[in-house]
Parts: sequence; C-alpha cells; structure tokens
Amino acid sequence: MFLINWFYGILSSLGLYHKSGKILFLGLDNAGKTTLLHMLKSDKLGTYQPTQHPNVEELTMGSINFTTIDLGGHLIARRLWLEYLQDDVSAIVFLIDSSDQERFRESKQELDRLLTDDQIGKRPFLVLGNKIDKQGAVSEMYLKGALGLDGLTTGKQGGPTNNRPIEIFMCSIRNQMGFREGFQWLSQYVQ
Ligand SMILES: Nc1nc2c(ncn2[C@@H]2O[C@H](COP(=O)(O)OP(=O)(O)O)[C@@H](O)[C@H]2O)c(=O)[nH]1
Ligand SMILES: [Mg+2]
Repeated sequence: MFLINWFYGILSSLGLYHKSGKILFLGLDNAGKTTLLHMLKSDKLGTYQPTQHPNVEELTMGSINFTTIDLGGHLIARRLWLEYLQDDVSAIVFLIDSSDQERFRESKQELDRLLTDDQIGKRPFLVLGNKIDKQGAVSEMYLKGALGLDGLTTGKQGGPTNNRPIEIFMCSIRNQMGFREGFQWLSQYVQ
C-alpha cells in the first residue's frame, strides 16, 4: 500500500502515472543521470546494475522502466543503447551539465548522433540542461544554440506535432528544480 501511494505520488508529479514503457536517460558521464534515477527511487526500491554493463543502471516503478546509459568516448555506446532500444522505448531524456562548457561539443555530437539515428525514429526527446545551481551554468538560450536546437524545438506548451517532439528544460536535479516540468511536457507524448 505504501509503495502504491508512493508510486502514485512520484509518477504523477512527472505526469507518468497510468503510463507504461521504457524511458532512457542518456548523456555524457557526469551529466546527472544516476542522481536523477536515485531521486526517483524510494529506499524500498533497488536500482539494478546489469552485470555486464558498468555504464548502465535500471529502475522499475509501476509500469515504467527507467534506464540510464552513459554516452561518449566509446564506440560501444551505440551498440549498448541499440540493445536497450526495443520497441517499447517510449521516450528519451538527454541530460547535459549546463555548467561544463568544455564538453558542450562532445555532448552535441552525441545528441546529433541520437537525433539522426533511424532506430530512434521520432521518439519524443526531452533535453535537460542540468546543474543550473552551479556557477558557470549557461542560460537556456545559450545552451539551445550550443546544441544546435534553435528553431527545432516543439514549444513548452506541447501539443500535437508532425515532427519529433523535442524540448529543452533547464533544471537542478540536486535542488529538485525544473525537471518535473520537463517530464510533464514529455508525458503528453508517452502512451
Ligand atoms: N551542483 C549540482 N551537481 C549535480 C547535479 N546533479 C548531479 N550533480 C553531481 O554531478 C556528479 C555526476 O552525477 P551523476 O548522477 O553520477 O552523473 P552520471 O554520470 O550522468 O550518472 C555527481 O557528483 C552529482 O552529485 C545538480 O543539479 N547540481
Ligand atoms: Mg551514472
């Protein structure tokens, strides 16, 4: 009973109650994926680290499975996310450390690779510019430009689109700010 109430609380705050499927958290190492996963989990739930994959973690809550995968640096990464990219992947959350400007190029490369991949198709994409609490964090406008997303985003109000739904939200996972709005936006595109 406790767990059901708790699932309801956290999943509805993300707009994901009554939804099902798999949500992938992708991004370079250090972007904040594991921190986000742990924020979603109660002490009663374990995160599961698939034994062969030190860069992958999974958490299942209700009918939603969240999987984090580190990108970058390794050719193996594409094989890895293809492996996880079964038909039931409902959405992709791409995280980036908005205070680490030195890695924006590398992050953009990975994002471009995902956005142009046939296997990913038109799955909805939430980009989270994390760590806005840190000194040196750039503005949303700046990050959008650095990632080449100017003019390509769907709009924060969402709604039907013929293109791939994609939007950027700035957040601080550590301070629990901003990411829920992003998930609420994303959830309208998740069955
Ligand atoms: N200041 C700040 N640090 C964060 C935030 N989110 C994550 N971190 C820190 O960033 C580091 C990397 O986070 P982690 O979740 O391990 O990144 P991952 O490699 O993408 O899984 C850790 O030291 C986190 O505590 C945030 O919103 N603000
Ligand atoms: Mg991690």
